[in-house]
Amino acid sequence: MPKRIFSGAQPTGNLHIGNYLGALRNWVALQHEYESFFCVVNLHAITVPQDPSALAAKTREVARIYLAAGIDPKVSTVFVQSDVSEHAELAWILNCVVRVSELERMTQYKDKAKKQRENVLAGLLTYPALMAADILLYQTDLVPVGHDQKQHLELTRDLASRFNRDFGETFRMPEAFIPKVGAKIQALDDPAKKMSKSDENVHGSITLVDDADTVRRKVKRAVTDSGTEVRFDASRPAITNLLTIYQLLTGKTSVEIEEHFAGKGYAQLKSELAEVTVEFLRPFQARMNAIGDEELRSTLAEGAEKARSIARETMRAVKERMGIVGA
Ligand code: AQP
Repeated sequence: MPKRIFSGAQPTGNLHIGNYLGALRNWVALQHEYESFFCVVNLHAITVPQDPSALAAKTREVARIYLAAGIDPKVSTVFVQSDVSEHAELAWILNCVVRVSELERMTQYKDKAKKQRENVLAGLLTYPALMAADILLYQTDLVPVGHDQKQHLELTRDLASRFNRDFGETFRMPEAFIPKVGAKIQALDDPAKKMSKSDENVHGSITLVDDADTVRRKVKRAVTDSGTEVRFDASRPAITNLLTIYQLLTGKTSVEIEEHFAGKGYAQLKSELAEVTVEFLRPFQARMNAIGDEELRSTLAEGAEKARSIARETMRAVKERMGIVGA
């Protein structure tokens, strides 16, 4: 069997530069080495309340973003999670393999549950079983994700090996691919927290649909550290975060960047970072806008068809091993 990749992003808001640098750019780079499946995970999105028409629009927008980022539908399978019902079916089965204590330990659950207070949905708790289903359905070898998904990936591996042990060898063991640089882009307004789509403060993230003026304004407002020198330094997380974004967008080394900014202050870094980001987003957004509705619809329909054929095979094996049979 060919080596496979699976990954996805939730249509929970505007995708940001952290989603791109931590995940999407690696999908693009890896798609020619692996048989690749990239999914818009809309069933994950509803683990917190969503406005239905906004969710539908964001689902299509995220698919456009995948294509604009450079995912080539001729070599990769691009689809929407809800179009392949096997995701929900396998998630239910894995809900009967995972323990509540394992789910309750997940830091993403704890963080998001705190924000929802007493109205936490059961789906938020069982989210990792759906994510495990996404990955295991395609007999995935590699899952390129940002650092925040590491714990979910470890649970996916535990569930795969528990299932294989109890019911017989069924799932391939997936590995996480977490980039050395960019796996955790921090919020511009607070370098102690990660850049996040669902953050209430819109100034914390640069989204992939921000216009040039918005980008310039957000970068200008970004918090900085004490001191004046522009260099990578763990004790100055705000400047290091801005430099990391700059590094990934320019492709320069940290040495080249520190030399370039020697003797220049934070204002110069911000002004250059804003321009580099604007120049990255301009063609990106032009590519997004050039994708016609019909082209998008047919790409997603073809992707779902291909994904379904593989997902069905896995489900057949899973049900047979578990003794789930009908008439
Ligand atoms: N700040 C980040 N830095 C680097 N990578 C990140 N990712 C998310 N935030 C960062 C990676 O982007 C991919 C898609 O993310 P997701 O849609 O699954 O949602 P998430 O991980 O929960 O991230 P968000 O943006 O904070 O969304 P919300 O606010 O909806 O929870 C994943 O590979 C993720 O690791």
